[in-house]
Amino acid sequence: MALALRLPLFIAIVAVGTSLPPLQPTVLAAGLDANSKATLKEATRLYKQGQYEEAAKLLTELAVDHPEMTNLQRNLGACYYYMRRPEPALSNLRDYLAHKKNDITADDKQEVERWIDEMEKQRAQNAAVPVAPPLASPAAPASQPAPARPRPAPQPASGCAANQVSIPGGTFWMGDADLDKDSKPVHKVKLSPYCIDKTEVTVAAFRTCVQAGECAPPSATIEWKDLKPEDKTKWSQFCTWGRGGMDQHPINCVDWNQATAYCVWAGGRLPTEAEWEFAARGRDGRKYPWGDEEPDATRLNACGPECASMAKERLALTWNPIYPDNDGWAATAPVGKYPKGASPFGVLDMAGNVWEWTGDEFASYSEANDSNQHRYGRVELLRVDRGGGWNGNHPSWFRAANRGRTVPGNRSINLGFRCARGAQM
Ligand SMILES: [Ca+2]
Repeated sequence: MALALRLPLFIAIVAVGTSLPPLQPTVLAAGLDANSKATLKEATRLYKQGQYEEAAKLLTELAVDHPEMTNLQRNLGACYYYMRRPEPALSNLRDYLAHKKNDITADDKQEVERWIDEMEKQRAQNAAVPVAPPLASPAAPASQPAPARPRPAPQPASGCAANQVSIPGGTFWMGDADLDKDSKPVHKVKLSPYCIDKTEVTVAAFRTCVQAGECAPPSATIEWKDLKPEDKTKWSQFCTWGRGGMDQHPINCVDWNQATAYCVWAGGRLPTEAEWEFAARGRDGRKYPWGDEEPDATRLNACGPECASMAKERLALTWNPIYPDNDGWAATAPVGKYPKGASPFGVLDMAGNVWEWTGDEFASYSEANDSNQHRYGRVELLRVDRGGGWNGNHPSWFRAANRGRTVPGNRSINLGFRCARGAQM
């Protein structure tokens, strides 16, 4: 009865031209197309029923299509908060606060900050990284007993998906004293067992997610800050989506949110940076997945002479090849083509082909607990990417400990991803 009385009164106020109510999510939703409105409604329903994972999938789709709706980041952050998943909760909630700046109520700000606090604590517990010990040489023995076999064989039966490799838990030395300051100091990290995709996610695999209605179709164009239209056209020819014969090539030109959405759909998440590095080099501190030998055309897809001639012909650019032999692929290669480049665990393409998004925000290793120090560019927090790409010609980019950093909204011709998940032991 009270509602019935109030509603006409509200309409009457608007009708006589009094000031409009403040902008609310529902008002923003009024500008959406019918499909997006239906998606938002369904996401809200799922959220209210406590089906956070399903709600997050829908909200991620919406967020990809509607970056202007910053409230979606809050709602996504809330879903991940209730799912107790610190990485995506923190990135969404922090982005939300960064975008909102002062355009936020004190109550809302307080609540979001409380969630961030809790998620930071949970992340610290999950990571189980020992408090930075005095730095020791990477050659020093790890605190755990050495495994019976020096190179643990993959154990695909232990709860990992068929396309994944099982990585045992344990301690390893992360970072590399030979590389630039981002990769230092070398520090000890302890990991729980996990599963990681044996190869980069392919165009065909990504299409399955699109067909299931869980991933938005990629635009097959590049994107980054201040990109000129002519450059967008020039470089987007190297995007793998929507071109014939590319099914087994890695999906590229996808941003961090698209990569995250795919991995959630596939029952996992992006690997943490530490998981990625351990899967790439194991425990012995090697430089590359295959060992310490410098890159050659049999071990990875980087920019060999085939790529340099292509760049000359199609782009009128001079790129110096990284090695003298033709590696077979001028741009991206089908995944899994370089078994000689396998990591100690048998994970493929960890060097070359495409860089890979990880789930982690970039922080220097020595300041990793102070996330406020790592804001960049506009307001977005950088995400770490790893492994080097097909157009690279600096050997250090392919080192297993080398760290890239990219704005999460960027889409690049040499950046894809693979997924991971905790192992069910
Ligand atoms: Ca190549």
